[in-house]
Amino acid sequence: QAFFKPIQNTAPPSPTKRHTKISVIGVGNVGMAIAQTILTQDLADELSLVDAKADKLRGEMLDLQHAAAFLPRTKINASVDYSVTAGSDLCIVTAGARQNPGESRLNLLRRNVALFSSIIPPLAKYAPDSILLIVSNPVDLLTYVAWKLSGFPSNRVIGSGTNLDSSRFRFLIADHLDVNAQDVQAYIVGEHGDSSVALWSSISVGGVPVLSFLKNQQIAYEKETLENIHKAVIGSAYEVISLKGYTSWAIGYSVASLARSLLRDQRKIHPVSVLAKGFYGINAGDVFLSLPAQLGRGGVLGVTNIHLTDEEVQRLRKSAKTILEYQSQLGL
Ligand code: 6V0
Repeated sequence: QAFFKPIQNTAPPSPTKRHTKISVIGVGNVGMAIAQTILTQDLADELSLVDAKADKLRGEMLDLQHAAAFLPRTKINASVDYSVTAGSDLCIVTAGARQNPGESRLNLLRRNVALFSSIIPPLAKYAPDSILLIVSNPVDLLTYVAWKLSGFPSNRVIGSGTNLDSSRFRFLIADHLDVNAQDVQAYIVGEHGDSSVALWSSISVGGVPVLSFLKNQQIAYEKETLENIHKAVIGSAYEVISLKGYTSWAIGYSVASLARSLLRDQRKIHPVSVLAKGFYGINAGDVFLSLPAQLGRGGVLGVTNIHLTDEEVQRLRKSAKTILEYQSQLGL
């Protein structure tokens, strides 16, 4: 017995209304922050969660479902079986092994590659038309691994990359200049990590190019201050992890902003990890690293042609080299 008596002869649902489904793989601190931001921002009709730990997974699913009275309606389900991801539009991968004390970065990477070989092929099978958005670290290398294992075209395999680093950068610049971070256009590109590249030459606030403004006002070029801001960005994750054990809220908002741009076809520009071969003179190999990319329903629509100084180009190529050195040891 249905609760509502159905109305007879109503028109069928409009074929243009799409059902949007997002899957989140890994329900740790990061996966759950992403899931809850997706729910509060009403980005999906259906949210599927997958994790290897069945009890934790069911607990997290129930906890989110119990918020239904306060949230836009979203069907939430969870399973250790990847069939729950069937037909997803977007699969966000946050599952990852944690670094053991004294473990090398390469060893951690090898363990995560093994983990990805049990995650990516089932996603590619059940959600063959989805966009893969990789968050697990080292994100640039694992995005490459996901691209290889999925067989997807590169426009549908994206790493969250320096989207978060760039928002930390914008926050620190905004704080320094006492303006709103949303008015600060500033990008960090390259590796999500120690070799990331701050694009100082293209920073603008409210349309005013910052470096030439400082020069015109004959304000001493604050190179040291600027470099300290970039250093603070690089140190941000380490600092938060040393204080609270993990990072979650900012990566949650950062990934939700990517989900919105992709699924709502916003065509916004985000610095994210994309197949960089052929851009800015990066020709050495198939390397994923962050460049300012335009995102829409088709995934990566293009890469913005920002003017980089020679020094910025050199740093970007060095960042590509660093990633490729690790990649060459994976044998993929
Ligand atoms: P966490 O809290 O340990 O969560 C990891 C989750 O993955 C756990 O729930 C595990 O059970 C699950 N998991 C492990 N193996 C599998 C598997 N084979 N299949 C399914 N699930 C599995 O880690 P946390 O959530 O804090 O971080 C997750 C990842 O995100 C790590 O690799 C971080 O380094 C990375 N981050 C990436 C950022 C970025 O900007 N790209 C930012 C923050 C964290």
